[in-house]
Amino acid sequence: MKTPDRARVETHDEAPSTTVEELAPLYRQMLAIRRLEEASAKAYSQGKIGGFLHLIIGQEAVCTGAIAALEPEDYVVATYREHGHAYAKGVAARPILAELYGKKTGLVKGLGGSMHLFDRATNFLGGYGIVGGHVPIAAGAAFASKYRGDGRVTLCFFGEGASTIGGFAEGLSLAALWKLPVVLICENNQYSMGTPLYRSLAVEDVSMRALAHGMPRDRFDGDDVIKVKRRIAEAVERARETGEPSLVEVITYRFRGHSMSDPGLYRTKDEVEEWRRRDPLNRARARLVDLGMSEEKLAALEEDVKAEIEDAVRFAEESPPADDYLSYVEKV
Ligand SMILES: Cc1ncc(C[n+]2csc(CCOP(=O)(O)OP(=O)(O)O)c2C)c(N)n1
Repeated sequence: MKTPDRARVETHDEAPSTTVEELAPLYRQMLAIRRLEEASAKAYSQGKIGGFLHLIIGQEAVCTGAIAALEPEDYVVATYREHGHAYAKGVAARPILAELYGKKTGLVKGLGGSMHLFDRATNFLGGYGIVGGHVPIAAGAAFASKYRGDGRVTLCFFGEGASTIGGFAEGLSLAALWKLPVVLICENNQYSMGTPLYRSLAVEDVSMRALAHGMPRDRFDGDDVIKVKRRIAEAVERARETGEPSLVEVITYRFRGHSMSDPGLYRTKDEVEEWRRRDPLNRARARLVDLGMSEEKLAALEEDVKAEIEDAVRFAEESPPADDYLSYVEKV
């Protein structure tokens, strides 16, 4: 059987039209994610957060735009770089930060930490540390939706490095074969830890992996939050209407190292600077000004975000430490 290429793939197309009503809440969300990540970085350098800490600074438009295309009951499955995804899914800053601090008031009672956020109330299904290992989990969640006929769609986020992993191939294969309502979103930030993608992928276009499965695919730049929302919405609608999965590659960039212990010396200053000029937050803000949002309104929004994150920091700092794991297990 000939496998058709069902590709959208318009990397540099025009930003779609929008309104202040649509864009302002998304700008607010991206800004809150950035401030939350900055607060986490600060606490980590002060020794208040232990373990690993992977930040999403620079990539905020991807999770914000993609999750904005969902209904509240839909599922999200993500990697260890997932604080922003949890926030965009509706988890408050307080329990996210308290979890990072290892506090009892954390999202998973301080026992999981940065890589293991999980929230049943918002259908945020994790937070996974094994690269690519969560792709079959997302396929499983989508299988459950199909089996129950609940009409939900699952979004699964991963990096381009995960596309070299067995779990990715298995998840993709079953999603295509069983027509599972899942949208597989590759956040291609161009580095797997310190390895640039040209050193780990024979074919740098990750979306082409869809071809082997006759799966619809798309590929585009991820610095415009509205564009991300529109393009992911197409895949979400297809999944909801027909049960068909899609593989969508969003090209993006992390401004900082892989984790807090990585100074990112494998990238040139010029390269980082060039991507910083495409900062999705600046872009959204400038667009809001163009659309007529006043500087006073923008300043009020930014002040509101500042207060929200300062409150979350206070909450995390003042909360009691987590129970140790064994005493927690004894209680349940
Ligand atoms: C199976 C497995 N192998 C190796 C690692 C170590 N590791 C953690 S993150 C990472 C890089 C993954 O890069 P990518 O998938 O592109 O995502 P990004 O971190 O860039 O968001 C590696 C190799 C791991 N956690 N799991």
